Amino acid sequence: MTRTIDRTTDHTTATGFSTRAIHHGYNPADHQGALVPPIHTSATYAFPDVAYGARCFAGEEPGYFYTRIANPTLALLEGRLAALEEGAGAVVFGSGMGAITATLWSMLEPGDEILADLTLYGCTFSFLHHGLGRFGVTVRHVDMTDPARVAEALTAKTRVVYLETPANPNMRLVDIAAVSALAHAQGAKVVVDNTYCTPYLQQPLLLGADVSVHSMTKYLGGHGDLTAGAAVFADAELAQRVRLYGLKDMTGAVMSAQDAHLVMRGLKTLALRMDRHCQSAQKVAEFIAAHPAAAAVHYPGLPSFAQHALAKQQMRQMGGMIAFELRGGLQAGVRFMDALQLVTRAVSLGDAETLAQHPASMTHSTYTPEQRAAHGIAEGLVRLSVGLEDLDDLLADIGQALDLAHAMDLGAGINAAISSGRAAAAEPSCSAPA
Ligand code: 3LM
Repeated sequence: MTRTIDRTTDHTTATGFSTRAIHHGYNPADHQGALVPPIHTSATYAFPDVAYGARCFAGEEPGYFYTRIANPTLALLEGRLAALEEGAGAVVFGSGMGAITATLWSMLEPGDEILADLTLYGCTFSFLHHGLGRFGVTVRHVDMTDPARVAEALTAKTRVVYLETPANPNMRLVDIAAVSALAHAQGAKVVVDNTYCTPYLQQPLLLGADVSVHSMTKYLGGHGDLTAGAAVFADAELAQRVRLYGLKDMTGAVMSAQDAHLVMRGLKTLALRMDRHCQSAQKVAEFIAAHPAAAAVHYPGLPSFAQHALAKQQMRQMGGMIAFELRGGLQAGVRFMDALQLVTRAVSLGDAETLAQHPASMTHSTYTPEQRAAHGIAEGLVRLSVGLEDLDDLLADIGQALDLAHAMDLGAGINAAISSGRAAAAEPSCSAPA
């Protein structure tokens, strides 16, 4: 298809994903021809007179006046993110948790109820219970893999429905369109954490959600060298409320302009990187699933994945994240992780480096063991964020670590057989001579 590119403007009419990610909102002609947008480091802005400053504070003047509220470099990134997810507006933050807390603090008040999926990133779960819950918001969880349960759980007090899909760490999916329709019928708004997918793989607002939140620390930044977050809104009025209250007054979780520059650099290669993350993750998932040490591999691209059809329906590709359990349980998982030589043992995700972490003792240690059991997070689960290294090198490292974990399993099996054999030998057998 031929597309018309308007070179006289800042490309706000571009429709291709990468074209938007690279050009949206910026025209070099407006900046002495500079190809790369300038980084505005100024914290404050000069007022030509008092009346102008007063109009800025009253919201009657669109100019910049203090970076915690708005900044030209942050605004460029916000415009790009809104364009990538087809939102009416976006607000960026100093971390993903900044985005999540500022958004939810702005949407809820005491007496309201938030209905959250069963499985959430550990710090989000902690915020719901130790943050919102302590300030008069009722927090309820329901298994959203089945929309019928959401329909049953919604009440007149439900103001927000909150979910991740795929969920961190167990990869369960939620049907965004179905849940959004149910929530809207009850007057509730839907917030989707789209960190695992990025706007390239999934566009929650187009599926009916009201807000899409991101940890940009992950794929959007893409290089493990910054912390940042974003919220993209279907409704510009809500975006403004989150900026003026959630960001400015409640959290102050402002993003630095230098980090916004790095995220915009990351966005330029997002589609390319995600294609590679997805291709490699598919191969790694298939490889682990075929290994005798594996008990269960949770990856949306595997035909054995319970929600494979839903994944194909709402995701462009199957993502770079894998969770799996080994036959030898927690011990085998630890053995596997400790044996890795190329894959790095670290939390976070979406980096060029492949990362392995153990949710129960790391990202999801904010849950009690009982809560993990109730919320579908197995103690032996291992999480991989498949990076951009050469696939053969990754498979070699993961293969040798799986072999070691499996050898331990076999060793344990032989030991068990020997001790049960000893036990059997010690017992009088009916065929033994009297
Ligand atoms: C992690 N996750 O390793 P920041 N939403 C999702 C996330 O995965 C995260 C956030 C929000 C991890 C971080 S654990 C101490 C390291 C789905 C972060 C929060 O505030 O930018 O870290 O994003 O799973």
